[in-house]
Amino acid sequence: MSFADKEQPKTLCLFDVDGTLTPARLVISPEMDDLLKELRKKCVIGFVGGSDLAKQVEQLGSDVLNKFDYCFSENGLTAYKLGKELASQSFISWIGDKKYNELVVFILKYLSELDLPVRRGTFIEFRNGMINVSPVGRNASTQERNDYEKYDLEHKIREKMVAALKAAFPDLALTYSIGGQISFDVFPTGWDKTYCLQHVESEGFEAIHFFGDKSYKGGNDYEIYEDKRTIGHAVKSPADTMRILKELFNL
Ligand code: M1P
Repeated sequence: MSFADKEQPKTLCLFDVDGTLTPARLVISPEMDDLLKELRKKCVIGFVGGSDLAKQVEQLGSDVLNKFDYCFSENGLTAYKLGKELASQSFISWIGDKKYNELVVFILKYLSELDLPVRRGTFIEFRNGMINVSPVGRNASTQERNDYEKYDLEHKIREKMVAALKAAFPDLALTYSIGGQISFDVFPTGWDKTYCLQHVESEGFEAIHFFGDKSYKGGNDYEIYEDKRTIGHAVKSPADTMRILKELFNL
């Protein structure tokens, strides 16, 4: 599997998906699709997104595995090079069932003792690369979400729970991320977007450009944008991505 047919085979362009290649949660435009086709003749291209492949197929097209040289779903836990799957990784195989059980028992006990006005269902969502913990439950309606968010802000429910988890499991290299309204994510430290870079290490790229719209501290593009192995481009929108690509690669 080689990239010898490209004009710049030692240059890789990696893209975040939402807000960078597509408007948030929407599909790629024909203009962006065409530009990426042209870019792919010049250099190696890939995307790295936090969602799973099914979501990226919806946004980038059913032929996504053929349109990009590298496809990195869930930050690279699921990875493809030229349409062929590379080694994958999961949260459960990383942590093991013994520790996972301890963690879940602690979480369920802790949640059961919280003083909350409303509880719904799905308090722990088991995902491939992480678990998502929600004191109110992921089945909360939009109104219940908004109410919980306010309650959480006032009572610091999630903040205190994360502190308790850190104290209870100091030996586990886990990152706890309060990103949304009603929950927090728990995943192995380092399983942010930089995770995908290990898949391209042996390729000896001389330049790895990364484009992302959440490159500020706290955003999910921050780590890879700041990483020494990449040349980071903070973009404002897909149109901004296109503008920078045209300038950089004379497209
Ligand atoms: O993208 C931020 C977060 O969005 C959701 O959070 P919540 O349901 O709490 O609003 C979840 O998908 C979460 O995993 C994600 O980090």
